[in-house]
Amino acid sequence: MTTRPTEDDLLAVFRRADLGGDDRLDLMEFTLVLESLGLSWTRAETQDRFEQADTNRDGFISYREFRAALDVRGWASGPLPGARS
Ligand SMILES: [Ca+2]
Repeated sequence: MTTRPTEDDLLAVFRRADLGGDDRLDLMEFTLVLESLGLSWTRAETQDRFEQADTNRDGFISYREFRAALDVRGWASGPLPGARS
């Protein structure tokens, strides 16, 4: 994915990575999302981001947390819909 992801893209990426089909991502699934978005972070960085994104600290990333993290932290390569660049 080289252009900025759309909302639909992000949802598709999220659902594709959600191997358990429970609408939340564990650390391994979160890693798959990052790869899908073309983000290459080290394991430690990924773990750190995961913990930052998991705002309710239940050990999983919901789509809401995922979107919030992308918006607030600007992880994606370009500006997201509705996000500050
Ligand atoms: Ca969570």
